[in-house]
Amino acid sequence: MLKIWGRTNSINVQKVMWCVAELGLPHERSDAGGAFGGLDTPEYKSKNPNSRIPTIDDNGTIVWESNTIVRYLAARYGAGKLWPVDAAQRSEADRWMDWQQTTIAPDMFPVFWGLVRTPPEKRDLAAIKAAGERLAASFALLDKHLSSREYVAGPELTMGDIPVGCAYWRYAKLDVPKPRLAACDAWHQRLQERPGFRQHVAMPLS
Ligand SMILES: N[C@@H](CCC(=O)N[C@@H](CS)C(=O)NCC(=O)O)C(=O)O
Repeated sequence: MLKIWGRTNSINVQKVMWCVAELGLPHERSDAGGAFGGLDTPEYKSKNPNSRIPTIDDNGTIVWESNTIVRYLAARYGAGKLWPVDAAQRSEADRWMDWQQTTIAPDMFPVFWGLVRTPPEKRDLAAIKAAGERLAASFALLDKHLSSREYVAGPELTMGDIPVGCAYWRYAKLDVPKPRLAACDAWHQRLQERPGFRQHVAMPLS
């Protein structure tokens, strides 16, 4: 049985849970991280030496790093569906996954933590504004890409939609100035029709 460690309000856990739902995999999830703690125990560190969530154990195959977990599950259980078999199409899914980690996540961090997990009197408004402006410019690039396709790697949902889809849910809910992102919003509506997205991603920010 696939085991997953991580609390449900972590974006990185949400990616994995949505992926698992898309693939219809039987699994057990254990709360870990945040108020649940448990990441510094020798037992958890033996699985994930970074003391971070998510981590999975798939019948003895232990994987950490959320996007790597999504790639692993998609390749193992969703080849030809979530995991494009064609290398060129797969590179398109891969690049938007890497883009979420390297371009979006560093700017999402100050905005999300600043507005959702920091009391108003302690917020660094200048840092939130600067990161918000960079996010607007970045998501405009995704909007241009999505203006000519239904999903990030073509006409069907792939693993490439999962990290950016989770990030866009948060971005859409954050109170920062945004450009008009009609293609992103239409894509996001399509994602919200998926039961796995609704169950694991579409929740209030906390
Ligand atoms: N790059 C890692 C980041 C993992 C990470 O930083 N996870 C956060 C939650 S989103 C964490 O473990 N925080 C400590 C905690 O929840 O106690 C990944 O994508 O899996």
